[in-house]
Amino acid sequence: MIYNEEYETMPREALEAIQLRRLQSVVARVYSTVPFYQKRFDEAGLKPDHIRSLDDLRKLPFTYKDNLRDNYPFGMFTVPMDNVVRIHASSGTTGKPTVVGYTARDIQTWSELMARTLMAGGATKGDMIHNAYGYGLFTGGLGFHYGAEKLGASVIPISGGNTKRQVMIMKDFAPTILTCTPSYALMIGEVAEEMGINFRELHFKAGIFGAEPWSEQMREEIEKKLNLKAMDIYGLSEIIGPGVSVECIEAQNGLHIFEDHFIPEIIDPDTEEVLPYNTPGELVFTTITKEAFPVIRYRTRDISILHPEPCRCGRTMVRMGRVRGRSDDMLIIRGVNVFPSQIESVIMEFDGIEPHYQLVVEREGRLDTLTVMVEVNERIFSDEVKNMQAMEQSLEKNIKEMLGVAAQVKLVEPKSIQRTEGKAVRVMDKREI
Ligand code: DLL
Repeated sequence: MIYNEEYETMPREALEAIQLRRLQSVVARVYSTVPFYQKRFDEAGLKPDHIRSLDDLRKLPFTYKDNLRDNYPFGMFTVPMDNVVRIHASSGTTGKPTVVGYTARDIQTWSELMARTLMAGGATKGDMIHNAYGYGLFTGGLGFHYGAEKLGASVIPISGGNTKRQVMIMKDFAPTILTCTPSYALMIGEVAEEMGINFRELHFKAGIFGAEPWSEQMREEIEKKLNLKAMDIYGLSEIIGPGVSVECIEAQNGLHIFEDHFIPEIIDPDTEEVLPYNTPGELVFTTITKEAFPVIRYRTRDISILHPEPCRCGRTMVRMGRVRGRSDDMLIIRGVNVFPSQIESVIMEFDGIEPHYQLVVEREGRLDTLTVMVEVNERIFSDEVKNMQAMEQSLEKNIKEMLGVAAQVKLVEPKSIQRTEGKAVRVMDKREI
C-alpha cells in the first residue's frame, strides 16, 4: 500500500522536474540566508542561477559534519528562531552534539514522510504501533510518533527501556507494528522468552527497524523469533531524522529514498568523484524541501549503493542498499553515535595518561558493551591499586557524561597497547551482526 500514490509512483521525468525546481529554490535560499553557504559558493565562483539542470548539482561544494560543528548550535539555520518549532540533536565529533531545527512546515513534511514510511512497512490506519525508539533529542521516537498520528494509526509512545513492562503492554494492548532498533527488537524477544511469552501469541505483523547497522542474518533471526516481517529504515538527523528511506513490505529489497524531498548521490569518499548507479560508495544527500535547516550535498559517511531498477511495489523512487559501513570511524553503541576522537578528548584531560588507547566493542547477549583500554605512564602504573581504580572510575564517569554511553575503563601498563607503523588501530569491533 502506498500513502502518497501521486508522488511515490511519479514518472521519473516529472519527478526530476520537481527536483530541479526545488533544488533551485533551496540553493537560492541558503545563499541569501546562511553566511557559510554564501562564502562557500562565492569561493567556488557560483551563483544560485548557475543551477540550470540537475547535473549542475555537482558544481556545488559538499557540506561536512565539521561545518555543522563550526556553526554550532544554530548557525546553519535559514529562518529566525521565531519560526523554529522543534530542535533535535545527535552526538558529534567533539562532545558537542549536531543540532537540527524544524519549522512547523518541516514537521508536517517529516510527518508525511514517516506516514509514507509506516505504510511502506505494512502499517495502515487500523494498526496499533508500539514505538520503542527513544523519545527526546534523538529523532527516532518523535519522528515515528508524528508519522503514526498522521497515518491515523494508534501509537503507544513507550520509548526505550523497561523491557518487561514493554512485553506486558504488548500482551495486553495487542499492538500490530513494532518500531525500534534491530538490537532492541532482539532483546525484547529474549525478555519475552524469559517471561514465558511466545511472540506467536502476540499480534505483530511487521516491524520497522533501523538507526544502526544490521544484516540479512539479523533480519532472519528477528523475523523468526518475533514472528513478523522486518523492514530496514534509514535516516540521519542532519537530513531529517528517520524518513529518508525505507524498504517496502512487498519486496524487502533495498530502501526507497523519498526523492521528492532528498536528492541522493554516491561518491568515492577519497576522490569525491560522483559514481554511477549500482556502484558502492558514500551517500551524499541534498535536502530540497526543508525550511529551517536545509543541507547541500551533505557527506553522510555511510557506504551504500543506489539501484534505479523499478520495484514490484510500484514506487518509482530509487532504492539504496543496506548501509554496509562507514567511511569514517564512527561507531554506534547502543544507539549512540560515538567517535573515538571524543573518547580521546576525555581521556587526554587526565594527567599521567599516554596517547595510546583502544576501544573494544563487544555484544553480550543483545547489548553492546564498550571497554576502553588506556595506557598510563610508569608513575601511575606503580601507584597503589586503589588510586588506579579511582582513576578508572572518574574516567568512566566523564565518558558517560560527555558521550551518554556507559564504558568500562581499564588502565593498562606502559607500552602494552600494540603500536602500528601506519594508522593506529583504535577500535576493535568484535560484534557480529
Ligand atoms: O539514527 C535516525 C533514525 C531513527 C533512523 C530511527 C532510523 C530509525 P542519527 O542518530 O543522526 O539518526 O544517526 C544517523 O545512524 O548516518 C547511519 O550511520 C546510522 N543509521 C541510521 N539508520 C541506519 C540503518 C538516526 N538502517 C546514523 N542501517 C546514520 C545502518 C543506520 N545504519
